[in-house]
Amino acid sequence: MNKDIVRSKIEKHPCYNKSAHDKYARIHLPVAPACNIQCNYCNRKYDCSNESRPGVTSGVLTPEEALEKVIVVRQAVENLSVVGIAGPGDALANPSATFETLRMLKSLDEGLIPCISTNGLALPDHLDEIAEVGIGHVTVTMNAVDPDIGKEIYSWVHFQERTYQGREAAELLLKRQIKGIKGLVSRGVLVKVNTVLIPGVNDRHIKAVASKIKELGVFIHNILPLMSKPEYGTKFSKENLPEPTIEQIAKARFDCAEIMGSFDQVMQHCRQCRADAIGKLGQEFDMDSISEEMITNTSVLKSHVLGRYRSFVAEKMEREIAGFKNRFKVTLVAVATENNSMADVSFKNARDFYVYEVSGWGVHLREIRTLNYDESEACIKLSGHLRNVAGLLHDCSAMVCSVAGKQAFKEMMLKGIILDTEGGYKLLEQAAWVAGSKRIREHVSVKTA
Ligand code: CLF
Ligand code: SF4
Repeated sequence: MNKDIVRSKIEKHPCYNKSAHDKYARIHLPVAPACNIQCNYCNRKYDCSNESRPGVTSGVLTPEEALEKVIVVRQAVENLSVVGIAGPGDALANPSATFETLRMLKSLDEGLIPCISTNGLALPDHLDEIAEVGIGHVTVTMNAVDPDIGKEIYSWVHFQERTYQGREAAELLLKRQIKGIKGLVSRGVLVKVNTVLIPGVNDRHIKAVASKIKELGVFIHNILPLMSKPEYGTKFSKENLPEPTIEQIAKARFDCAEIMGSFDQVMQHCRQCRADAIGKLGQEFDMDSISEEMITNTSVLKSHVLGRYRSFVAEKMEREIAGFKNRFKVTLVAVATENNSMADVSFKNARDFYVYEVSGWGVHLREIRTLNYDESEACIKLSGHLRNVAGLLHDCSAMVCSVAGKQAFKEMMLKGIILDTEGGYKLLEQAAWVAGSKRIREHVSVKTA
């Protein structure tokens, strides 16, 4: 990549550029709770330890809440330049929430730099979307480039409906990470690799990781110390694996700097931030300092931004509809919602459904249907809920929600209704279009209105 382009990309990024770390601030938006792998240094009760200190919990936000937070914080934090998604699980194990949040933020300010952090498993599937949303900085955590070492670090990897373990899991993860990094580099994205230094497991292997990522065109290497206090409750902490000494970390960084080509390409100032960190690195912003006036300003600006976002989505949909071939097929799609604006609710909590007619002519609201549970049914079992949803949506070919479990997918499919989470966190009409147009295109025998 041309040096001037690189310079402009890192100028305001506090992690990719040491000299920006005390001038520019970042905000992390905890919109990504799920994870698709299990690292042995992570306790999933807490944030993703690939960037965060273990034992820290961040409350999860919806994309709309995240937008609100950025609007309010921007009024109080000087030089807020980067918006990061780094958990509390994996950004790309929650693609709908991650991408919709960043799309909405684009409608707020094109100048904010979007940045995500991932274990890399789902990376190859999202390369085009990353480029389309304009994400120019991606962190991939890569702890080993040898599956025999990787198998000591990961308990399992969940990929395409299957759970892998041992060497097979580590090999699959590594293959996906390499493919993903190559795809990012070829699209001009700056890649940072995080490596957790685990004494006795990968400490002698760090140079091999550095050599491989240098070959792949990674921009900067960040070596993080394993954190393994007994109270973290991770597999490694239960096995009493020691944390590395300061000397071990310094030596590993020095060795990697030699391989990467300079000290600027080995991060020295990482703070292992929480998934909801705000401010300049090391100077955490206090949310209590937000004034009433800022909160009032936020709601005005938020509705303005959402209006802009709606127009952007409507234009995009119009273009897609104009190019759609199957004009005369019609199907019904139900979108579950809580805020009556987006597909923002999980299958389990879905009560209100906007039912749309989707065809080559576009998306039209037919009606709103509601499941009315009384108080005594507040904790209704999944089996009962499944039956009720399937009954209420008997004439629909798809239902969109933000998250759904395996059993719900399976049972609804048996009833002829496809559960679609790709439309999760999209605006209602767009969510219906995404699911409905796919059903029509698949040429499956869709239920028609
Ligand atoms: Fe956040 Fe990470 Fe982007 Fe930075 S943090 S997603 S690259 S904006 Fe930075 Fe924090 Fe270290 Fe991460 S100091 S943990 S390296
Ligand atoms: Fe935990 Fe992050 Fe590893 Fe997932 S990728 S298991 S959240 S450390």
